[in-house]
Amino acid sequence: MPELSDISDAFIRAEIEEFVERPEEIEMMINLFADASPALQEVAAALIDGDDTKVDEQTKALLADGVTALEVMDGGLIAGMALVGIKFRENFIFVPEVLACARAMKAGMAHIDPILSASGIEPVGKVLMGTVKGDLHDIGKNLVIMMLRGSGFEVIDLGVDVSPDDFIEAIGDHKPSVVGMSALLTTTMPNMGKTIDAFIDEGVRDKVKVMLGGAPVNQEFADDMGADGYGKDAMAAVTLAKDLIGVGASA
Ligand code: B12
Repeated sequence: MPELSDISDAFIRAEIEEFVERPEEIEMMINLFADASPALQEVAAALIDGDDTKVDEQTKALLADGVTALEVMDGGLIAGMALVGIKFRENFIFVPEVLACARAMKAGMAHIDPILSASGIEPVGKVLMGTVKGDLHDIGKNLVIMMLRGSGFEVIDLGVDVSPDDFIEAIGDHKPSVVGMSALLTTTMPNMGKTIDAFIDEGVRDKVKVMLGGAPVNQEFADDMGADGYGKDAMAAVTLAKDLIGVGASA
């Protein structure tokens, strides 16, 4: 089992020691970072530090060196944001600091997007994506969109704070096969169910498959809300969307 000393980046080691208190989270963080190369750890460290210029430069350099977009995303950006999430939850940092980290995340994603989104193949299906009403978190949704596009889906991004009416209007306008909803707050999760109920009321529920995701969402919740599926991450979102429209490996 990896140990804290297996993490080469001194800043990340110090951050884990100072800010992560729960034993299971210490173990998770060590596993996450001990697996990443020193260069990926540097990207994570710059993100945790909220330094968008550094994340921009380092992501560009890593991709130029042949590190894959997925490795930079998982081992650098998402790993860094996981530590930010713990610091935020424990009140070691507050919204302005998290916004700086989100900006840094976006600076890195800007280089990853064209790579992951470039599938160059005929669209396999159309997906409508949005973060539900009341919720402004869009980093995870945007990663899902990149991966879907890279896997050949055409994706219409409705953005954040999307009301049931906006989803319904877009279903009429774009005729997607799948609607994906994201929520990061326990207070906005129920809006996923409300949106699905509005689809039923407006007679569009049977025209689309609905998939849900976001950190607090799970399979059981998705089932309770009447969705067709739940995906835990951007990779799972792609497999799920393919399964839902019958083009997946398990279709
Ligand atoms: C960044 C962040 C912010 C940024 C958001 C910037 C942005 N542009 O998104 C800012 C600073 C604006 C923010 C604000 C707030 N936040 Co905030 N935020 C976070 C943080 C630290 C990281 C979220 C993130 O980007 N994660 C990284 C991405 C990659 O992961 P992800 O979103 O889970 O997405 C992955 C999967 O879930 C999945 N997925 C996501 N969507 C979908 C959709 C589908 C269809 C599928 C299949 C899969 C899927 O795939 C993604 C990629 O793998 C989290 C902590 C955390 N651990 O989640 C808190 C967190 C979500 N925030 C929280 C809170 C409380 C708030 C505020 C209320 C704070 C405040 N006092 O104002 C506000 C709410 C604003 C609003 N109305 O939405 C709480 C929520 C607690 C709760 N129980 O609800 C959290 C959990 C922090 C905590 N306290 O522990 N936040």
